[in-house]
Formats: sequence, C-alpha cells, structure tokens
Amino acid sequence: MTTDLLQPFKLNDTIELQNRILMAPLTRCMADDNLVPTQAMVDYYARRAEAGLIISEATIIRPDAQGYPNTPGLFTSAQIQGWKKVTDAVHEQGGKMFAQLWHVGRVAHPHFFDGDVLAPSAIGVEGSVPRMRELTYITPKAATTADIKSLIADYAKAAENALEAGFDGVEIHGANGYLIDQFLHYAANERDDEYGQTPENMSRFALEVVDAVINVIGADKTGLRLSPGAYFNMSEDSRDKAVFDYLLNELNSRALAYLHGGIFDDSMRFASLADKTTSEYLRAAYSGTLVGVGSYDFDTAKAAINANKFDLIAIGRPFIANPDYISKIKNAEEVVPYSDEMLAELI
Ligand code: FNR
Ligand code: 8K6
Repeated sequence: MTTDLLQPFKLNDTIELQNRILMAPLTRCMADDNLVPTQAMVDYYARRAEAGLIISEATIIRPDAQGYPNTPGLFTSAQIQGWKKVTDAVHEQGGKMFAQLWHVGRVAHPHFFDGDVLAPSAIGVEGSVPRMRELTYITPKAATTADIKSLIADYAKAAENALEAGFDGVEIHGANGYLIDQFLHYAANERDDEYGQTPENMSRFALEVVDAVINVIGADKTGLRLSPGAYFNMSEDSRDKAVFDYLLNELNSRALAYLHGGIFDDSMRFASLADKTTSEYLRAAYSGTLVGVGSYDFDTAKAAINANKFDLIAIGRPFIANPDYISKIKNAEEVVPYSDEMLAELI
C-alpha cells in the first residue's frame, strides 16, 4: 500500500496534521525593528496554511540570540501579540503552526544588542553577518554555568510565550551550527565542565533545554531540529557521532512530537556519520516520528516516505516560490522554481 502524503497524519493524541507536508522554517528577515511580526508576515503565513504544519522562521528567545537583521522574537508582549495575528490567520484557514525557537550562540552579533556573545567555548567563526557584511563575527564568551541556567530558563519562557501567541507547539532549533548545535560538536565545544568533553556532557545542554520546554508545554507540543552532520558554520569531527548516538538514545524516551533533520541537501553523506546521510543516520538512531528535509520535491519525498526513510517531509525553498504549493501538488500543476532573488519580498 502506498502512503498518500496528502492524507492526514496523527502526530500524537493531541495533534493531527491535515497532510504530511510541512513548511520548513525559513528565515526571511522581515520583522519590524522591534522584531515584531508584520501584517505582510501574517498574510505570507496565512497563504501557506494548507501545509500539514507550518514551522515558523527561526524566532529568537531573547536579545542576545540575534545574528541576522529583523529576525522576529518571542520575548516581548508586542512580539507575542504580533505572532497572535499570524497564528489566528493560519488557524482561520484551517492550518497549524509551530514556532521555531532560536538562539544563534557564537553567530550572534553585538550590533543587535547590548552584552556578550555567548557560546559553549570562546571559539569564533570566520566571516560576517549575511546582508551586513561589514559586521564580522567576534570571538564569543564561554557561557558560565549561571549563563547556561538562564539560557535554559529563557527557552522555556519562549515556549510558554509561543503558546500564549497561539502556536500549536514549538520546534527547538538545535541545528545548523547555532547555540544548541555548538554544544553538540567538538569543533565548537572545548568545555571541561559538565557540559563538555564526553557525549553525555556535550548532550546535557540540549537535553536540559528539551526537558525544560517539555516541562512547560508538554512533549506532545515539542519538536526538535538537529544537524548531526556539521555543514553550516561548523566543521566535522570524527568524534561527533558518539555525541549524537548518546543524545538520540536519550531522546527516544521523551515522546517528542517529532524530530527534524537540519540539512539543505539530504543526499550529502558525512564521513563523521559513517558515510550516512542525515536522514539515514537519524532513522537508524531515533525511534520516533522523523521529518525528512533537504532538496526534496513531492515525488522524491513520496518515494522516500514509502521506502520508510522518514515519516513526514518538510519543504523549504519551493514554499518560498509557491505560496499555493499544496494546491499545486493536489492539482498536479507546475511548481515555480525557487531563486535567491525571491528572498527580497514576501509573496
Ligand atoms: C533556511 N533554513 C532554515 N532552517 C532553520 O532551521 N531555520 C531557519 O530559520 C531557516 N532559514 C532558512 C532561510 C532560507 C532562505 C533558506 C533557503 C533555508 C533551512 C531550511 O529549513 C531547509 O532545511 C532547507 O532550505 C532545505 O530544504 P529545501 O529548501 O531544499 O526544501
Ligand atoms: C539573511 C538571513 C538568512 C539566514 C538563514 C540562512 C539561509 C541561507 C541560505 C543560503 C544557503 C546556505 C547553504 C549552506 C549549506 C552549505 C552546504 C555545504
């Protein structure tokens, strides 16, 4: 029997998706200067409500989480009210939406806030802020234990704020070289305390964030995105796999809503993951619902789901190019190809 991606999928006892096609989280840098979602963002998301689940663009949990211009937040009441307009509009159209909770760690830039750039260790990245090339990255401060406790509390607070803003749940952004991922990779974590050096210690921050969020909103409303292979603002280390093996084994007992791979092209193989792709590695190590992503189209996603490579598909760039992606798929209409120039405006 072949799985129809356009039929409903039960994530768990409390959340049913209208289909298996998720809108991937897509940073657009279009919030206002107080990092509040705008009416254009309300309309943009509402047009995509036919997705099984919209995952919001990465949304910062507090001021020092910011590394790109005009990325929305979830820590002021104006931001919560702004997101409420988005979620109301998505719900009116019959859709569901999770907020992606973000802290960029060492990729933050003090141009955007007062205070330190926090990371697991004082190891910087080369390069500069996209779209603001004059802002080169600085060497971060290694977070103290007190900093770590406050970061965890702020993830939990942002999750609580997300529910107040009407989101159906949250996806913790643990991928793509940002704060949580920095703890999980040897290239960014040289700590010698209980947050570094061993797989158990390096997984501790991720698990403490996950548990703090679950504690506030429930595992059924909590998803997590991970990039076991280093590919963005991060370099590979052959020791990384043991960290993810440990972490995923721990996550197997937590009944998350889903686990989502963080990758641009899921055909990419990682030497550090025994030459597996992101989805192959995650499928083998994780027993719960898995979201595949990374340069899939409807047909390749359908084949992969039917081959049991993952359970749900997240579609990113095609959703930027096609607000009506789902109805185009339903009607077998041609999908407009994505191009980078499309990032200039929300359609
Ligand atoms: C992304 N991606 C991304 N990932 C994430 O976890 N949070 C984010 O905010 C963003 N932002 C973002 C912006 C833009 C412009 C692009 C192109 C990508 C990655 C995205 O979720 C997805 O993993 C990739 O785009 C691969 O999927 P597609 O586009 O091949 O379907
Ligand atoms: C302007 C802010 C945008 C921030 C989100 C990141 C979007 C980046 C899109 C470009 C693709 C980068 C691909 C990196 C993959 C490297 C694979 C080797």
